[in-house]
Amino acid sequence: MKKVITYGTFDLLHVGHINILRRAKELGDYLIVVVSTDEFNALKGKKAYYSFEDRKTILEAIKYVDEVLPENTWEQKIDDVKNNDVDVFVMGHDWTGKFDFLKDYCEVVYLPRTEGISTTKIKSDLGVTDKEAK
Ligand code: C2G
Repeated sequence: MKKVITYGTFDLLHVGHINILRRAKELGDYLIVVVSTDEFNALKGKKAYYSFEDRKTILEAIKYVDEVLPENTWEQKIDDVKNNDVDVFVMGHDWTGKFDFLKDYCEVVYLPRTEGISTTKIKSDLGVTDKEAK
């Protein structure tokens, strides 16, 4: 069984997220999504609208997703790849090169992002600032 892994916040789920999840799944038979906890998002300087639990529940409902794990640190990727027998690591090309150290453990694939959509764009189009999005 060819196992694929990808990471992200996946807040305010949109078609850009769905596209990368579908394409990641197409690279193997089993897709693990490692979703950022609220605490890790704070480290990324991000504040998700949906809680970790809600983002996890939403991801688990997607047909391309087989398993959802928590992302707590930047440093957990090598252990995640080894402990889950992962064959392919996938991220959007905004991360190109940033995770090449994983090439010692698995295939590393950067996929083109979906243009014109992002969680940040959704919030700004709605005229919502972070303090309002409580
Ligand atoms: N993405 C995409 N197209 C978009 C928006 C996002 O392909 N229009 C991809 C991103 O490239 C990423 C995934 O969807 O691979 C999740 O995006 P985010 O939730 O913004 O995740 P990010 O903040 O990039 O967190 O350790 C890695 C980090 O957790 C990645």
